[in-house]
Parts: sequence; C-alpha cells; structure tokens
Amino acid sequence: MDLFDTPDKEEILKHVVLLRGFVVPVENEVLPALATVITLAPLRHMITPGGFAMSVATTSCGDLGWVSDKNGYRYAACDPLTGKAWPAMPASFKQLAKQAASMAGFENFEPDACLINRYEVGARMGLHQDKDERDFSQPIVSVSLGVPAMFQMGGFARADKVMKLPLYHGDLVVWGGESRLRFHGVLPIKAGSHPVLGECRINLTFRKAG
Ligand code: MD3
Ligand code: FE
Repeated sequence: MDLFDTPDKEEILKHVVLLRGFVVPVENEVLPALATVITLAPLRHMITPGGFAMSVATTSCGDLGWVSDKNGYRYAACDPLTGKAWPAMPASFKQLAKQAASMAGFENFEPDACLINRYEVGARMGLHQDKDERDFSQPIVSVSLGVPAMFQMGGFARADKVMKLPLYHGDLVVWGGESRLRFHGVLPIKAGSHPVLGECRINLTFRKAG
C-alpha cells in the first residue's frame, strides 16, 4: 500500500477508526448540502421519553430519521414537525460515508439515515448506546463539524471506564464490529466559533437503521 493512500488513519480501539480532517477537502460540498437539509427539516430539541427537552437540537435526512417523544425513541420515514418525508440524503454525504466505511474495512455500507445533531455552547450528550438500528453488524460513521468537542468512549456497561477523545472540524470516525455497542457521549461544548457554522458544533451520524 502506498504511503499517500491514507494520510491520517488511526485505529483508536478495535473497530474504531479515526480519519482526522477527512471531511475538510469536501467541506465546500458538504456544508451547503447541510444548509439545504436544515432548511427543509429544521433542527429542533426532541423530547426524551422522560419528558425533558434534549440540549442537542436534531434533524435527519435519508429514508429514515431518528425521532424521540414521550412514547420513546425510534426511526420514522416522516418528520413529525413537517409531516413530510425527510429530505433525501445528499449525494456528497452518502459518498463520504461509504468511502470512509470502506477505508475502515466495511465494504458495501448503505446508510439509509443521517442524524444531524447541533450542539450550542453547553450542550452535551450523556453516555448511551445506539441500539435503535436493526443490524448491529453495520457500522456507524460520524462526522464532526464546527467547534471542537470532547467525546467520551466507554465500554459495554455504563459504569465502565471512559476514554476521552477530542474531535475537531472535519474529523470522521467509523465505529463497527464489537465497538458498535460501546457506551459513548459528548461533554458540554465549550465556547468557540467556526467561520461558516458560527458558535456551534454539528455532528452527522450515518447509519443503516432499517
Ligand atoms: C460509539 N452522537 O447521535 S457520534 C448520537 O457527537 C451520538 O453527536 C454523538 O452519539 C455526537 O447517537 C456521537 C459518534 C458515535 C456514534 C455512534 C456510536 C459514537 C459511537 C456507536 C457506538 C460507539
Ligand atoms: Fe450515539
């Protein structure tokens, strides 16, 4: 393999592959596509089954979107806010996710859902597992945009020791295999600014949900 094929690829834990800055070369496609999706399906603070508004604002694109309300978490074909199908997954998003998954050893990844999370200063995501998808043999591809975040990666029980990983604009992580069900979360976002996105962090997670 050529030294220049994979500029910055690091396997942090088994089946957790970090591609630092992978998205930067295509951000001029990705950021406008993101703006279009958010216009069609606005970011909103979902209500957890426990009755609290999440500090993170969320929307989706693709065939399925992630929704939460007092009845629970699930994937749905329509946006409850607009009553319409979620916006199509932009070709630039899908290509990015498939290319990254393939570089991490997951060929033929076909994401049908892209969850978009927006963190303003102070927003956080508590430790959890992603278990609402049908097939855990499929990886999750995560893209970080905007201001940095301190990501927490745990084990397979909530009380397991967590490892911290700073994630910056343009970083991409592929989580698959046995790491697919690790507990994970995001510590409260610190003040900062990105030239295009402003004072927030946006995370895209690509999943095969259905
Ligand atoms: C590790 N989002 O939306 S993405 C989520 O930065 C979520 O917004 C975080 O956790 C965020 O559910 C983290 C990274 C991620 C996604 C899925 C994982 C890490 C994961 C599944 C297993 C292990
Ligand atoms: Fe998650």
